[in-house]
Amino acid sequence: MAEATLIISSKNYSSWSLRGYLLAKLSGLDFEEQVVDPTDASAREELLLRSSSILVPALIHDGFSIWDTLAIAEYLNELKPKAHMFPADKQARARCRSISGEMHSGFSALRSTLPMNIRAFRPGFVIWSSAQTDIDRILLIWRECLATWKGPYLMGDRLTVADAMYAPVVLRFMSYDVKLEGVCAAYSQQILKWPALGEWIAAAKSEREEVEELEVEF
Ligand SMILES: N[C@@H](CCC(=O)N[C@@H](CS)C(=O)NCC(=O)O)C(=O)O
Repeated sequence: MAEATLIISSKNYSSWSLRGYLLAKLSGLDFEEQVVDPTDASAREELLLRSSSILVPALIHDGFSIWDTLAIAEYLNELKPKAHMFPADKQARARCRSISGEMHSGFSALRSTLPMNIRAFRPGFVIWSSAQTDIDRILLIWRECLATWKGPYLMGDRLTVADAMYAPVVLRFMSYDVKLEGVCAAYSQQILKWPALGEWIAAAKSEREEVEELEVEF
């Protein structure tokens, strides 16, 4: 039996589930996945028993529930300190928390108009100005981090919580044909080489469920 259970939903659509999964992989924790469908009433009831926010991801460890992605990241970091999920340097660690927090609480236009849909590809997708503002801000964060900590990851030469937080954005940029250049293009390519992300993408492509609203071409 695995050491922990990670409750997630659709691999194709749920960006927060993906973040939780990447964080759990980054920590090296031995975990099993439990996939729930939050739109299914009985699944929601069961989810409520394990994650009182009724949101995924949720981590169950030692019979104890931890929900909300940043709380899961902090818990995993305490549980597995040798995984160095946050940078060792104080300033880098603070910046990692700042940009992870910014992703956690912001970018609502990007989230609503470019929802994660790994199977989709929308060439020439028209980006609304509010979403473009979010994209510009994200690219500025990436450029500043890559210049300061010299890449190839946001906080330097190791994957950290920040990369897990921004990985779904890399996938959104691919799906919605957001053109990237220079260091941002190189960073995206680097993130796509992350084996855990590759496994997730393969699983998302083989999922059958479709959310009709998110499959509309517009
Ligand atoms: N702030 C939460 C956000 C989690 C979240 O919004 N999860 C979505 C899936 S991507 C969810 O569970 N939705 C279920 C529902 O809306 O019923 C976190 O950081 O974990």
